[in-house]
Amino acid sequence: MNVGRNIGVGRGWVGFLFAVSAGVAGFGCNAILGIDKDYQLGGEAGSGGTLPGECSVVSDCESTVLECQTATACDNGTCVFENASDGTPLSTQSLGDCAEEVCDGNGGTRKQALESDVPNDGKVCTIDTCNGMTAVHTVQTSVPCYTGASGTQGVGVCVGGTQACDTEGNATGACVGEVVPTAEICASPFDEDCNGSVNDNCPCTPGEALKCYDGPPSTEGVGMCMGGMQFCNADGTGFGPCAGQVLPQTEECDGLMDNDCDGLPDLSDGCECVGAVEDKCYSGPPGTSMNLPCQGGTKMCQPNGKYGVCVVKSRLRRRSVVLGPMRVATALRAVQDCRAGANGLATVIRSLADRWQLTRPATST
Ligand SMILES: [Ca+2]
Ligand SMILES: [Ca+2]
Ligand SMILES: [Ca+2]
Ligand SMILES: [Ca+2]
Repeated sequence: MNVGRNIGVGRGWVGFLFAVSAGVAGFGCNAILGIDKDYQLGGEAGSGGTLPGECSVVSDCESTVLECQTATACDNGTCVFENASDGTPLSTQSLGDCAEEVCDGNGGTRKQALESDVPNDGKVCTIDTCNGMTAVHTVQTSVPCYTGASGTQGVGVCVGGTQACDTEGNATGACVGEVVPTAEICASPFDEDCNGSVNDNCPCTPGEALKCYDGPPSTEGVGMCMGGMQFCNADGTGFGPCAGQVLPQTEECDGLMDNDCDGLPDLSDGCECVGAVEDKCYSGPPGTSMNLPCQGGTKMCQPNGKYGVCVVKSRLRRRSVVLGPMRVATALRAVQDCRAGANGLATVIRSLADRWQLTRPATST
């Protein structure tokens, strides 16, 4: 800081100098001294205010540049100022002029070079610099370019390119060599949409194998049922059909498999019989099958797992010979319930024989 009496001007002095110079030079003393015209006199003439060249209190003193000069005292009617150090930056600056406005140490201001205060000419092909306090815009022959979405350059397959420049510093032509985001290709091991994830939102990786089974889960691995494999298709958009799986079928009385995969084998799952089996059969009341002419038969298992009709190997055919003209069918109708037994049958036959006037073979006496 330096303190001087010759830089700042008291309000009283302004009035005094104005009065002196007005009639001599023909222009205002403010112009001569470079003083703001906004100064207000300490008092009006004849109103008992401060006289020219005087200050009464320090508040009567006002500097030309408030930031660079501060009134510190009113010394015997003269303003005393303290000047800010040379190089003290002003609070308000012009941007992009390669310069900084600072106090000059004498209560005034000056400009000094500031390399960081680079002006921008708005052209992509120029490099903007400061040479001293002079702006320099150096034109390049080409510049980096990228037209993809912000944040995708350098991610995944996306890279920037190069664009040519004209002599005016403007970019011209296409951005050569750039790779911008495209739809993700599931069949590739790259991040085409450049979101940082490889094959995101892809159902599967081409060729990927997966166990599969389309039947009810509880039937897999039961009876004849088993799971298969499915493979991701070539473009990675999904899996193909489930190959090799065996699903539940209608139960077959085949004696081989639990076809419907419910865990129940044929004979426990609706099949009366399996294979070429034969069984005895008799549909009459219990206890009557051995009473002639009633008799049981046999039944054969059919391919559908049911027994066929009950087949009786008739023994009465031979007896019909013995009975002669009397038909066996008639006799059968007569003893439908077979409860008569062998003796009952003989009684019937005898009565029938009498009716038809048949006689027993003659016996020798
Ligand atoms: Ca991909
Ligand atoms: Ca991706
Ligand atoms: Ca079966
Ligand atoms: Ca079954």
